[in-house]
Amino acid sequence: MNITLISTATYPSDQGIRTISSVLKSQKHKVKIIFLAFTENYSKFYPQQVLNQIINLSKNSDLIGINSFASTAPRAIQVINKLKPLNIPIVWGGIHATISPEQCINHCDIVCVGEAEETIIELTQAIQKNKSINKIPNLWVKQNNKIIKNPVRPLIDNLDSLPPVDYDIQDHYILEKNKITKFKEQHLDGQIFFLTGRGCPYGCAYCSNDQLNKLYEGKRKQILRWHSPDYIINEIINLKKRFKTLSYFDIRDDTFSMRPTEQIKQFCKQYKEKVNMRFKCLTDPHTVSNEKIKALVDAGCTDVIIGIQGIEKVNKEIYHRNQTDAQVLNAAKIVNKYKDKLAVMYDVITTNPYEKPEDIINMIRLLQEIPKPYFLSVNNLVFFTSTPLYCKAKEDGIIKKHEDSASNLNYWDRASHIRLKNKNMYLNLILNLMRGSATNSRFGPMPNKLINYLLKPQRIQRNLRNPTLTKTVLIAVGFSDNIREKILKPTYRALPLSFKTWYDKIRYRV
Ligand code: B12
Repeated sequence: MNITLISTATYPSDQGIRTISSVLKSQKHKVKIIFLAFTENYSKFYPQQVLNQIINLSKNSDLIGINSFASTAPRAIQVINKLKPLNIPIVWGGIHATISPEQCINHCDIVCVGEAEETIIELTQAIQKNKSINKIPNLWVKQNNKIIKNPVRPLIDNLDSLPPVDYDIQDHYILEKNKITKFKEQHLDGQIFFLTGRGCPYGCAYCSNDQLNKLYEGKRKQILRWHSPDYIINEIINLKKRFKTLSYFDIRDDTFSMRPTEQIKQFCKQYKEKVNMRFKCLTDPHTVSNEKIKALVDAGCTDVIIGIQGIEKVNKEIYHRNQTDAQVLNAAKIVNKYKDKLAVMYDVITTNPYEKPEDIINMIRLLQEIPKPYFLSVNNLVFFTSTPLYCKAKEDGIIKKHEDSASNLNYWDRASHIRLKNKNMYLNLILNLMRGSATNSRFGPMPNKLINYLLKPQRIQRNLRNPTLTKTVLIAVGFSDNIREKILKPTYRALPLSFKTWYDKIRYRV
């Protein structure tokens, strides 16, 4: 069959759609992928000429597949509506379809919930043999205004049984400067996002993983699964051979350090011997250990991101994240030992309307305690549909209409997030302004002394009571965000890869 897969994700390293493509190719289907990535803005719609190009590329297909995040769902709908007159079966899959099939089925007659490797094969077989698709596990099907909801099949047991992710770029297209062009190596921008496992056992209240855990409850004891170190190293070696301009791998497992120590050591040993290229990964305070970090740094890990998210009380009571402040400080102490070789970024969540002023103050105090240097990433809370936190906020009247969930806002648009939540604006602004490099004397653009000055109890009280000054500063913040996103970022993107590689090496270092 001729199959067109369309990714509306923000970056073209979308591993989900690439895996689906590989599985289809292993059954001898002809597959093309169109990456409709708008890196600068994920809530943007596609212009008419792009939609026409999508039609041209898809019109001879026997099946079209599309995926989206929650935030890119509106533009997935835009594409689906444009493609409907072709009368080709369209299936909508990916994380948003998995979490919110009720929404997706209103716009697309076939929705795939959960892992799709086996489902997509069954779907192609049914279409080829002109058989009914109504009983295929994982599929929701709309027929004559009736919705058939099939349960999900069990999760894939052995991830190593999957073919390597599809990086045959001759079959791929990408949206660039409002035009779809043939995919070239340069579009990877020197990096590949790579997952070495699937699933997360934590189930934090703001995260889609909680939904996945519930979806697969009883289907498998452990939702967390890993590829073997041998499998990953082989894939990474092949990608490195294929793409000469790669400068690093970005391992994006939710928590890479959750792997047992022995596996990390095995992976690191092989990575150092056979790959020998810098890489990045994500960790969390719970699973960081000196042994693991030592092995990672020795193998060439130059950057880790550690998710703090909230202070102990907020993590436990609001995010259902079992993490203590002592664990944060302990992990920070460990990674700081490697500060000459390892750049550390901490993730925190702000503009949570359930936080009390003292929670935000305690968050800032905790950040001040963490040994420097580090880079602070301040992320504004988005209530993703169906997550426990979303349901709670809906029940509590915090989310009255869809826009209140903040999922329409770009995540860099700090001023809009702070304004939308309209709670503890003064303190959330201070925390947002702390984003950036943290040294002994400053946090982002703010000197440490200034933070202490701004956190004087009377000043806090005054500004929380009367947010006029905060609102004025937010206008300036919004303005500078716009300059960064509309002028600085596109300029940066146009710079040669060699500069970006150099800059990337130094930017999180202080
Ligand atoms: C890598 C990653 C990124 C990368 C690259 C993403 C990209 N390609 O654009 C980066 C770092 C850029 C990124 C950014 C963001 N991300 Co992100 N990211 C991930 C991550 C860690 C892995 C995704 C992945 O590859 N999974 C592995 C593959 C195999 O799984 P999968 O994609 O679900 O695919 C399977 C099925 O869904 C299905 N499927 C997938 N595609 C298709 C297509 C068809 C046709 C079919 C039938 C089936 C199907 O089959 C696949 C195989 O079984 C996930 C978390 C996770 N562990 O999944 C978060 C995740 C996708 N990210 C998320 C978010 C929110 C973001 C941001 C929007 C952050 C924010 N707060 O705003 C930003 C966007 C920033 C920007 N500048 O625009 C959320 C999405 C939640 C939601 N409901 O939409 C996730 C799920 C994290 C979470 N746990 O909540 N992300």
